[in-house]
Amino acid sequence: MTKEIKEIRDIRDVPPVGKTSDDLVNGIQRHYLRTFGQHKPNNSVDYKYKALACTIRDRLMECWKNTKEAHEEQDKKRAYYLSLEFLMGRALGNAVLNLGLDEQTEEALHKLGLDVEEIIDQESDAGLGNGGLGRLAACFVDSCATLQLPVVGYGIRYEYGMFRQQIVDGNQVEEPDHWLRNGNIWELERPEHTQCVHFGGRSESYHDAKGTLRTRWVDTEDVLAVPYDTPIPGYKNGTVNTLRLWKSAATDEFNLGEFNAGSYPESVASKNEAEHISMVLYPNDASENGKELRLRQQYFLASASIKDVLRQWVEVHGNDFSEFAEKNVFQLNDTHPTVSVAELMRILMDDYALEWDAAWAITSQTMAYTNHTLLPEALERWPVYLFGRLLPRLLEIIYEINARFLSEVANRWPGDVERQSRMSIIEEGPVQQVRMAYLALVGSFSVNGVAQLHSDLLVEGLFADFYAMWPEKFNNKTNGVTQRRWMAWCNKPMSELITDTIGGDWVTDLGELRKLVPYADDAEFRKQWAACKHQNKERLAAIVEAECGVTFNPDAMFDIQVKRIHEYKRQLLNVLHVIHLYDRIKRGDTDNWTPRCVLIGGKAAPGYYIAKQIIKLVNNVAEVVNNDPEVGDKLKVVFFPNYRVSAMEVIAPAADLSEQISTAGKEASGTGNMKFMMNGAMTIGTLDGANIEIREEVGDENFFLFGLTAEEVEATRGHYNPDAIIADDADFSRVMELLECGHFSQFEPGLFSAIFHAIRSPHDPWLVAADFRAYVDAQQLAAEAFLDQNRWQKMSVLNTAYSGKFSTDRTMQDYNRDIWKLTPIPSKCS
Ligand code: B1N
Repeated sequence: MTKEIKEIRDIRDVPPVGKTSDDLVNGIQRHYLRTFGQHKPNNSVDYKYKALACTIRDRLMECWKNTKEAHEEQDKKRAYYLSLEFLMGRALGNAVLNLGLDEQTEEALHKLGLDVEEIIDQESDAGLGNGGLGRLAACFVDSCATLQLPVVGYGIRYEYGMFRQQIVDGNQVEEPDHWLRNGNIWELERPEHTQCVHFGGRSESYHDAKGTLRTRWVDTEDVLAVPYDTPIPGYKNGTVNTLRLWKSAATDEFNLGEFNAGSYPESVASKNEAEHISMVLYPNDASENGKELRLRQQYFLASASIKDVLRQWVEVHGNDFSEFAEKNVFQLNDTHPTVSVAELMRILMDDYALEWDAAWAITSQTMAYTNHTLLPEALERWPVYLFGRLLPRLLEIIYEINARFLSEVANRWPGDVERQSRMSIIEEGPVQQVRMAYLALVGSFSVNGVAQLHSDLLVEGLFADFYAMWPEKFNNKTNGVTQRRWMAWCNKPMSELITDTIGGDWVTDLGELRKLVPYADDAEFRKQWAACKHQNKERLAAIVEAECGVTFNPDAMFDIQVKRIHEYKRQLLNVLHVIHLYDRIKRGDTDNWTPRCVLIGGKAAPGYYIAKQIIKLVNNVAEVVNNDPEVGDKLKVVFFPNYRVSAMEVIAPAADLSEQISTAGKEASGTGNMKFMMNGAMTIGTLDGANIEIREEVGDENFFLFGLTAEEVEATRGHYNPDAIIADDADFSRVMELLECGHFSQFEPGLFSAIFHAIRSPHDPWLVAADFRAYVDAQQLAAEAFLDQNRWQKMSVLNTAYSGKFSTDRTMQDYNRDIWKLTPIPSKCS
């Protein structure tokens, strides 16, 4: 290659992209014509969105490259966030905000006569997650980029994300979410970093060149992992981190047998099996399903990601791993990627010839595990026979880890065989199982829960034996959300008011919001605050009207519960309260009434029967309530279809009352609770998960608390008599009567029998009836508070003002201080 050509390729020769609105106009026009071959101005919105997205992406590229180079050059410690889910939502608005281009972009679109909202709405959500756990991963990578921490997110590039939820006759109907159909501007394929992942085969011993006896995994079926990178821009700081998602692809050798037998089309068709791995996200939130494909997905992510990290290590350090643990840390997002523990052992021993002890020292100093749930049905266990068939070499390593671990237990508690069998990674029984949480506990130097109560309950209960052995491993890291997306981007009216009042530092330092406290007593400020909320409520009302055909009056109280549908989250309790309000209206008990608009939204796992029944019940109650002329504007109810990240961006800013009503001890943290608080909603909630910390921050007088404590919940088991509770409470009795007489299922008697039987069961684990009275009373206090708008707006301001703790910037600083110990890497890019 001649010198001239080399210099042409030097990026210094490429003219920089400008950041004025005219630069953006040029960019949009150029991409519209040259990238997408469009010229007619009235062509589809999609190309307009794409032209803008490419224009914004151009402004990320150099900083992205610079960030990667800075990470490589500095050879500082890096963290890898391994997660089966990244619920990113839309990228465009976030990139515009973080690049500081919001005004210019609006101006540019205005100059081109384009509608901002329409273009924003064109982007499909990257729905590669179920709920809180996946969204948390997305908030984490945002905060890491803003804090300039060298963190790479590793996940799977599912072809189909979380299903789209349609409501047909009040029932949930799932539709495939082919989110990539119109292309994805934000990803770059990096085929040069493709990895090969093994499955099946068998493990064999052999003597290496030096005559040492070693093990290798042979006769495997291989699958390629092709990385797709997405840029993660920090907030106005020149840092652009990377989210690397793996897509599965068949190797060329795939089904060589058939190929050689002359059936070329058949052999190409059978590439399917490999390509299925990254085809679809499992839509289960907090319950395992034990499907082989899911284990394949887990190992696929673990193996590809670890190989990718080791490739980069070996490029710089050769086969010297002595400093590997000082320079690398893997954070395991729940047990889903936990097979990583065994995979890192395997590669270090089988591919790089390390001895067991050396490999174990590295592995157990490199892995850190976050637990997200105490629900027993969510604890992952894999049948040993399945594990052994799919990953024989890994099972062998897990057995060895377990044997060495159990001998440690035996040394520490001689003769306590009971304890050994309790703590064994392999669960005995008719079908032997691998307990993934125990593998994570044994293989990690750090184990954390996601809110203080949750972390306390972990060490007192589920992980008590392990806590007795290694108390120093356990710590709490209370969750958060990113205020860039969940305030600055989604709530423009309030953000502007806040910035005008206390300055803009809160966008990167949420504790600054405390400066709003004195303004809670300022009548003029409260008026402006209320006006912002009103504007947000109008925006949501318009969507509710369009999607549900129900009119929400923005002056009414917006009472909202959005989250996955699960019995422990107790959407049922919410519905019982709605029925109670309806009953009061019908009886004329409406003095000093607070008009309410109740919105419930969320997806049910497709196989979760009761959860789907709850959706149907909400819809049937809504149908009756909304069409009863006696009810009128006093009460409106909707089930909001297809709840997702981009819907929450409209819902959270419009909420007055945030429903966080899980059975105490069951919701590990919750993060929707934080988004609502930040946007000035009051919480009605139990002492569960992060609710406890929210109440601590905002003060008892600004939180509607009700219900049993986690301890009381446990104490109630075995002494629970819902029939008696219902009979003793006239309001509750009437509510149950309306439910049971078929008032909400006129044409299908008995439709909801599973639901009312669950409520009346002395074995109801979620204790719906136990908390009914306390909940209704707390709701009454909330309704009264709302009537006094001065008081309500004050409480609303204080909720925002005291939400500073719940930024993922704080969460990430905590992880970094206690677990990762990374040095921020400043950017050379502006
Ligand atoms: O993780 C969130 C918490 O805020 C929520 O309280 C918690 O319920 C949620 C298996 C899960 N826990 N477990 C899951 C998701 C998918 C899956 O296949 C379990 N999600 C949570 C963030 O910490």
